[in-house]
Amino acid sequence: MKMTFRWFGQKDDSITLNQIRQIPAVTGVVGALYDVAVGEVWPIEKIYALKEQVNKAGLELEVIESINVHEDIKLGAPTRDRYIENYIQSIRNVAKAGVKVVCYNFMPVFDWMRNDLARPLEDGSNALSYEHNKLKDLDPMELVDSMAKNSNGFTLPGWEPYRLKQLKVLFEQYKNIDEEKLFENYRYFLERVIPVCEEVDVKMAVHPDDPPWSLFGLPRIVTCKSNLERIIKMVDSPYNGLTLCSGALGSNRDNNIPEMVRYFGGMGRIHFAHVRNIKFFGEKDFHETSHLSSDGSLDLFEIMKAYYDVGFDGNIRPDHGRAIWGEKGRPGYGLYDRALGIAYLNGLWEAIGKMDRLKTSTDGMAGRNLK
Ligand SMILES: [Mn+2]
Repeated sequence: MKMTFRWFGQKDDSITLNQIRQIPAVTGVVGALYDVAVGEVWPIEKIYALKEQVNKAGLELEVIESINVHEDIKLGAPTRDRYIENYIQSIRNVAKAGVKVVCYNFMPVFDWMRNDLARPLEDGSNALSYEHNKLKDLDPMELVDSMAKNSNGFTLPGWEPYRLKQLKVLFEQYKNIDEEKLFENYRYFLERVIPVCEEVDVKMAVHPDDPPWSLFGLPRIVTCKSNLERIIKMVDSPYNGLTLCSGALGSNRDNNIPEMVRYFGGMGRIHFAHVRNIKFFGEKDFHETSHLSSDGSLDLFEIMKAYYDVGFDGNIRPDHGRAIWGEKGRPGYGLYDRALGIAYLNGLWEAIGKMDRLKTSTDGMAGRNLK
């Protein structure tokens, strides 16, 4: 596996590339252009400039997270073809800079959703948290305001003000879009984009909806094993794959993450792994935690073992961390807890690999003794 770390660029991240370079095993940065409006073409010069900056720090830029999909594509609006053409051009441009994987999502209107960006935890740290009953009755505009107020001055990915300006109009437009219609519009997008990905060798990796259920009456479809399977089969190409995010999918108790890793990883359809933990405190309520298995509700050993067993050699990154040691970073994306998460994932990976080789060699010895 190739260990990576998400970085929001010199202007909009509290963390430097040199700091990232010093986290053990990290060889790459997961980056994006944050100053290009959704739906517009990513200019090749800007991509090259980002790549050069990252490479100069001794790191690779193989994964983009995200090239956002314009709402008109998800809505199936008459203008979608123009935005799909632009999307295709962006893919061609990132391919020229050596990018291999594009992570994206297909969530209507909102990206990931939490109602508390700094829930205090027992150890004095804080983390992002989601309480279903508090959120479901909220006016979506209130949520947008509270996200902006509590983000330590950072623009949160997926919550960029320009995307949310037209919230009321968007809600109106989505009134006629149910899950089936959204699947149809998704297929239309993939049928046009995937052939180009095959041509330029860039793998598409859809990130699951977070949380993986419908909210505010908006449809959500990237949610569970059967829907993920339907999505990758809609255009059945190795270039149509997944970002398997343990935290996003894991917030639905019915999703068995190690089993999903084995299933989709075994098919070679996991192109990017997000690994993190969450802790349930209600049926649909959870807060984020350190990556450690015993701190949360997911078994990170079982998840990493599943990746090992399917021979995963793709890009992986820790996901959201807590705010610890007084760090005032972007919520979920501070340096310290994500770096600790990486150290832990490295430890699991080394132990799983060495135990496996030890087992293979003792099995071999036993076999020889029998002769
Ligand atoms: Mn994720």
